Amino acid sequence: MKIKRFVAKNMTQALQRIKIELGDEAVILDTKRRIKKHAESGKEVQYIEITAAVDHEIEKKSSKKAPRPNAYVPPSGAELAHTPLLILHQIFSGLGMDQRLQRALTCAFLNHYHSHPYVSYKDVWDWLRSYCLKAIKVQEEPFAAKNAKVRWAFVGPPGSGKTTNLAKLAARMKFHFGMKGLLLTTDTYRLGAAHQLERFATLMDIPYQVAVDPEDVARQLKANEDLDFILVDTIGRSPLDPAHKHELGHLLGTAPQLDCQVVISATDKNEDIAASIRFYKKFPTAGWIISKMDATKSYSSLLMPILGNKVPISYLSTGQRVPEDITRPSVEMLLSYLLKMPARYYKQQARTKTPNRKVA
Ligand SMILES: Nc1nc2c(ncn2[C@@H]2O[C@H](COP(=O)(O)OP(=O)(O)O)[C@@H](O)[C@H]2O)c(=O)[nH]1
Ligand SMILES: [Mg+2]
Repeated sequence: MKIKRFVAKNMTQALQRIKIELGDEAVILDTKRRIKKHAESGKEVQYIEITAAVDHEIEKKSSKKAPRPNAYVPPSGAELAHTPLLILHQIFSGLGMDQRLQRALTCAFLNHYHSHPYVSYKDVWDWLRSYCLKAIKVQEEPFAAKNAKVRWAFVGPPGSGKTTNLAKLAARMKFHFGMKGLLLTTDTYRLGAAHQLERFATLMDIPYQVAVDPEDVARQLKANEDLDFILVDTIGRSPLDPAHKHELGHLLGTAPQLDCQVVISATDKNEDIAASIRFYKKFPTAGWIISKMDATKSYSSLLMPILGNKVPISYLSTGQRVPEDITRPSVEMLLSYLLKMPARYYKQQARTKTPNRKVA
């Protein structure tokens, strides 16, 4: 055991000196505040006197293998009991998960691992990866099936990308799958919106109609029963708008052939996406399109819908170009978006041999 007395102007300075001279394993035995007279001015000056000690065995071990910056340093003593929760919290918070999802995943992890005596960062990452692979749902495209009839209404908040993605998918069905279809708009509220879809329809040479109300939509669906696809563009409404529930309910009640493709934007805030999910989950859905994947580098707002609510993702929209910028997701692709930042960290952790720790 090596014992040493340190004198410094303040606590911070004293602790820094102790750390440099005795290392991280040092323990403080005694702290005193003292006053002395300045040699020249004769004024009273306060200072700190600390007695610290370090065990030579520990000191030797730690000096042999100084921890690399950023490398995981195993906690000691009382901290040990809390590490699994700490590791989970660090990883989940690092991913940007909200509290609710963190709680759900922590329970799921501890349920799975309760019989394992030890847990490491790598264990948590491995578990999270396999959990995500099971939780992520990708909606199959119905086009491949013979005589598949597609009747979709594009719904979602204003500006989320309904019209643009409707046009991209119409092009995909017509040019890739050779399907015959019709584009309908109910968005007569804004003149520009109707013109936007008409322009796409003209460019792609797909018939286009305006439907003035849900009854008109139902009539058009009935009159065009033989077509492979009918895509209905709707007016953008906030899920928080109470009139929207009635309006959409009326449309889907009058035209029950329709299923919703819900378009949400990856750039929306967590709370806005959560509101959309709460709202649109009540209606029959054919899938969820996530737009503006190209317009952000942070996908934490998608964690709750994809892992928490397990909404089936049908397409990812990756830009403004029609028809190019739309892609079919795979589970692995979504996983890499969700765990993007920590994926590098994950590899780093896998390389760093972390000691096992006991589950609380
Ligand atoms: N960067 C980017 N912009 C998009 C994407 N999808 C749509 N947009 C743009 O978002 C704006 C609103 O799209 P629009 O389809 O009119 O939205 P709507 O109001 O829901 O019909 C337009 O300027 C689109 O070009 C996307 O995936 N990425
Ligand atoms: Mg629109």
